[in-house]
Amino acid sequence: MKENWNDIDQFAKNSIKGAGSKIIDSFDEVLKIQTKSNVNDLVTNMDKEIEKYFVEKIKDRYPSHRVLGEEGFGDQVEDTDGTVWIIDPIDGTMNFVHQQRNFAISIGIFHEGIGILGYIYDVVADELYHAYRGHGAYLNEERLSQLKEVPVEEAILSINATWLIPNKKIDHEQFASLVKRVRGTRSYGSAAIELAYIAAGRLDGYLTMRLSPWDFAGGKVLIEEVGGTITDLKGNNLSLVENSPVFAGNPAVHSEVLKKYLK
Ligand code: 2AM
Ligand code: CA
Ligand code: CA
Ligand code: CA
Repeated sequence: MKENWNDIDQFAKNSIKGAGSKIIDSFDEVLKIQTKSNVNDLVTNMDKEIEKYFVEKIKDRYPSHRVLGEEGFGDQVEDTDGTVWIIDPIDGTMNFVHQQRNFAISIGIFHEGIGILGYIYDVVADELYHAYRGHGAYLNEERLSQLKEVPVEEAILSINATWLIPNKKIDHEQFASLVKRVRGTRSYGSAAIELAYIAAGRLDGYLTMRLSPWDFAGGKVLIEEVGGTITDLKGNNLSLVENSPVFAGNPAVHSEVLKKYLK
C-alpha cells in the first residue's frame, strides 16, 4: 500500500504534542505507580493512558497500520510487514516519577522494516526531535547537521554506572578502560533522550545492555538520518521485534570503540 508520508508526519506531530499536553496536565494529579519486572522498574497510569491515546488515534485514522507499544495496548507484532508504529509512551518513567523531567515520548514508524519517520519529544524541555528518511532530521524547526568526525579522546559517552561494576552481562574492566579514554561520561536515564542527543551531537556515544524496540525505534530513524550509527554490541543491525544491547554513536567513535573495546 502506498502511504502519504507527509500526512502521517503531520498527524504524528499533532498527536505527540497532544500527548505532551496531557502529561504536563497530569503533574497536578496524584500518579498511580506500579512495578513491573523488579522494584525499580516502574509504570504509572500515565504510561498506560498515553499509549492508549496513541493506539486509539492511530487505529481511527490509519486502520491498516499496526502498533507495537511498551504497555501492550497495541498489536501483537512479531514481524515488520506493512506499516508499524513502534511507541514508547513515556521513556524514562523513573525520571517522570522522581524528577518530572528527563523523560520523552518516542515513536518510530517503519514500512516493510525500513524506518521512515522518527520522533523523540522531550516534553518538559519542549524539544521535538523528528526525522523523515531522506528529508532530514530536525530539533523543533532547526535542521540537524550531519555528524562530524569526533576522536574518542574528545567524545562524551553516555553509560550507566551499572555497567562499570562487576555484572553478569559484560566485562566491566573493558568498559572502565573506555571510560578512562573518553573526554567525559553522562547518564540521563532515558534511552530516547540519549539517542536524540547523539543525533543532535550533544553526545558522541551511548552504550547500554538491555533495550526493547520501543526504546530505540524513534532514535534509530533520527540517528541514521544524520549519518550516525546504531547497532548491537557486535555491530549488527538491531531487530525491531526483539530486545537487544545497543551501541549508538558518531560513526568515527562507533567504529573505533567497536574495534577496540567490543569485538
Ligand atoms: P522506560 O523508562 O520506558 O522503562 C532507563 O535506564 C532506560 O532504560 C529507560 O529508557 C528505560 O525505559 C529503559 N529500560 C529498558 N528496560 C528497562 C527495565 N527493565 N527497567 C528499567 N528501565 C528499562
Ligand atoms: Ca518501562
Ligand atoms: Ca523505554
Ligand atoms: Ca516506557
